[in-house]
Amino acid sequence: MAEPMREINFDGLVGPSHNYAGLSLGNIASASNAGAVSAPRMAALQGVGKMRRMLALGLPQGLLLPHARPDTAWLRELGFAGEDDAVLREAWSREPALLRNAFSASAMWTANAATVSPAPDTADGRCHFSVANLSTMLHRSIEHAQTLRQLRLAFADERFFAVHPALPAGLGDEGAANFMRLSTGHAGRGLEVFVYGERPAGGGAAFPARQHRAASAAVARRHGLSAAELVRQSEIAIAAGAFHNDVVAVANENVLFTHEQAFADREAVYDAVRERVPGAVIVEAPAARIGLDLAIRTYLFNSQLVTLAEGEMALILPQEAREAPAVWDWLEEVRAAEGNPIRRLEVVDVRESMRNGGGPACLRLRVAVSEEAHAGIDPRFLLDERACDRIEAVIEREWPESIAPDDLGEPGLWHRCRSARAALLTALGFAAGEL
Ligand code: SUG
Repeated sequence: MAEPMREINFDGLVGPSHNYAGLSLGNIASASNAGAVSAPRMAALQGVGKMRRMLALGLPQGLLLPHARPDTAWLRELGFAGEDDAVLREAWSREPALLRNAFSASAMWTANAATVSPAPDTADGRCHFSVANLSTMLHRSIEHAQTLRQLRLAFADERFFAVHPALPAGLGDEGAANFMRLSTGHAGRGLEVFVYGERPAGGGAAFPARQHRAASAAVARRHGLSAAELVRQSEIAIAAGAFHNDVVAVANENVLFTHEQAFADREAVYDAVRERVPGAVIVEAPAARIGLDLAIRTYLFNSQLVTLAEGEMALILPQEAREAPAVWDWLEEVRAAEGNPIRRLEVVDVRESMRNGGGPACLRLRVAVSEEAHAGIDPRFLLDERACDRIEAVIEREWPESIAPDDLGEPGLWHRCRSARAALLTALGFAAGEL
């Protein structure tokens, strides 16, 4: 009998520097909200609200921390020198675009932090992480060093975990956002599906394909996977704004919940899943019913598909999906249909993150573990209601209420972002310099 396993979602807490700088080419929400005024405090409270909802559903919940922003260490690598304020002042006056990159709170989208292969799938029986290099987008390429530090701290117990650093930047890797695991249960050996993008033959793509095939293959090799499938994302999905596959498909245990146009060769993907995952259920949204544009606007597929204690599944959907009648009607049909375990639709408000292209599923990294491995995780990264109370109190006190584009040049905001993060780390029991 395989050991029972539970999936823990590690949500990225929205950092105090959350703003709308329009940094992600191919991410339509980010581009269309460029220049808007953000609400970091509300954004972070929305995120904690989602974490609380997961706890209320009886699911274990983890947390990853905001990175240090604005990232003066990175700006120093780019030749700015002196005290922190001098570095930031110079960057703002000479290269404001670089300062905007150094300011991004994009580490909140932890689905992009790493690819995670749970123990039953790997050759050495440990849970393997590969930190994503996120090298296609400048602002995200800054994240991997801090992500590695956090994951090595949270999952330091080498009896259960192996944390690999990012791949070389030439191989674009976007982590678990381009990855799905299908299995007959979390404890069974999974089929790990890696979804890569490719430039269309003849070129001419408006948007980059951020996940490279060779990166996916390298991660599968490193993790020692016995069952991996590399599949190509459809060009039309990327062109419509699905910059990550998790914007058009999500899997949980034996269920694949997907848009009809998510994959380049949909039949081949479905055949592989049916062949290799006994009892697989594929729930597909027909394009005639839900167009790609609507799916991407509402982030219907960027929901979290989770298994509840009684074995039924719930979709944790963004408010935007609830507000589109065509989407909601179809979801009600899915819920009522025979033969699939999706029985609950839970709606969460993560609007501030959504406006930068990050839905409920972008905000979390899934880690399936045995009870023993669960006990091996640094408890400061695991949440209960009391920890949520503490975090909320810090957010209320320390997070800026709003950030307008020109605020990025204000020393007051630089100091505030730094002290807010420091207050959070202290409240959670991290020593200065530990992260
Ligand atoms: O990488 N947005 C993120 C959203 C990531 C969503 N993640 C998943 N689909 N898993 C991105 O495009 C916007 C930042 C800005 O424009 O300031 C941004 O980085």
